[in-house]
Amino acid sequence: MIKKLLIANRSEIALRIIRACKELDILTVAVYSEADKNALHVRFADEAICIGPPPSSKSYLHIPSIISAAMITNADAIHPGYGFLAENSEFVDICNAVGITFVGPSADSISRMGNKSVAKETMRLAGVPVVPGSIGIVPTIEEAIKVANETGYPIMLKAVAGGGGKGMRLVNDENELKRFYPITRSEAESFFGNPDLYIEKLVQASRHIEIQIFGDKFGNVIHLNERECSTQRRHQKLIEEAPSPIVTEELRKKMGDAAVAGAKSVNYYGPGTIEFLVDNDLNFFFMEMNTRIQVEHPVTEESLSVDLIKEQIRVASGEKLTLKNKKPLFHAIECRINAEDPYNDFRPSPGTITSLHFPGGHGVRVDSHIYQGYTIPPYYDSLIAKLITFAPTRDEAIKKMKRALEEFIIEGVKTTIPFHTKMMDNPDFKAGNIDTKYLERVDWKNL
Ligand code: MV4
Repeated sequence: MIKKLLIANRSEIALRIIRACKELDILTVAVYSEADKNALHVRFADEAICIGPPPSSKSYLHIPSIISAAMITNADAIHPGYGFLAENSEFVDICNAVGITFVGPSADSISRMGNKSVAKETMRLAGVPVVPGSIGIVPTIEEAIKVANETGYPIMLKAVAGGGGKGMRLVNDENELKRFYPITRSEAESFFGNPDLYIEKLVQASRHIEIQIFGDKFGNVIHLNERECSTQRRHQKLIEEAPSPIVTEELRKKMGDAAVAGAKSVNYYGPGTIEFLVDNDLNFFFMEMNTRIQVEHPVTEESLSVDLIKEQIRVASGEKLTLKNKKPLFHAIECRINAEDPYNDFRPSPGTITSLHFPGGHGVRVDSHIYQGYTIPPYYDSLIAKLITFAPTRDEAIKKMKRALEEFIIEGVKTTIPFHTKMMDNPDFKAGNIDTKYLERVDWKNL
């Protein structure tokens, strides 16, 4: 078993991992940038090491500093959390080379899912439904025109090194393709260092539904049902829930079996997520695989009453999976509370929290690193709290969320709380009628 774990991350996820370690009797090492010297993860960990100046590139992303911090403190494992180094296969190779356990999947699983075209082909060969389009990349404009004609317009032109909405373009006809192909290619080259593109048919009016999978190092893989993540804005998720209001037991089994087959085909271990686009006829298509624990993992935890982080650490230590698939016990909803001004295009609003009160009570969970007097630095993600409620039914979970949002007091910075309060009263949200374009069509203030 792991004895001492270094957490190569900050904010609420660093706290989440420290809490799991305490319950597993594992010692913890926090790392922090100069901007985070007053952060809670520094205070809650057994040891803390400063790894550099505020910019992530010089601290939380700086591999030599993080490896050195692990060596100096004799940590035998590193948990990357999400973001930063969580899906960096070179970092995994370096951990392996110096004898540190990386709490996550193999470098091979990460790199195969990191190339979106390789990922798609891998899933297709494993029997997972994929969106029709090119098989592999389209290396020339001539090839792109040929594939687009066979696929039928409108199409999506996507960078193999993209993902999460970056490096993709909607193309309506051949003229647009001729115009956009070279632009998208050179953008992909300059953003990701890889110009390769592939083509997919456009899937319309769709939902983003993802399956949580979990594997161990003995080849066992299970799924832990779905999360509905369609309430997004500019590819930023705002609300997630489990189960999805549109997923039937039959669809859950189909998507779950497909996700497990896909994960097995890359010898996946640890927690991972297979993202699907689901159309109005409940056809589902593989989009991407996230080879990490995700921000929204608590909705799965509260829906099933399990601890995914403790299981992740156990599996990384070489233990067998203890979790099993089961039907949802509760309906769980997560609202992402960001230090952003929802009345001003969700512009980041860093600053000092002058007054703070967390909601509580039955069926309420708050994962957060903020405290009264804490100054939110401007250098990192604006997520400051995740508010999760859970109840036997979706209606009750929404009611509870509304009540908890009303109890939540954060003064000194603007937050997304007013947006969430509005959504909990929105008839479309209450009816489960949300797709990924919903917040593009309407202004949330008029809901
Ligand atoms: C698509 C699509 C429609 N058709 N692919 C956006 C993020 C990346 N994971 C893939 N994305 C999309 N791919 C085809 N063939 C629409 C999206 C998309 C989207 C997907 C999930 C959640 C929100 C979205 C918002 C806009 C576009």
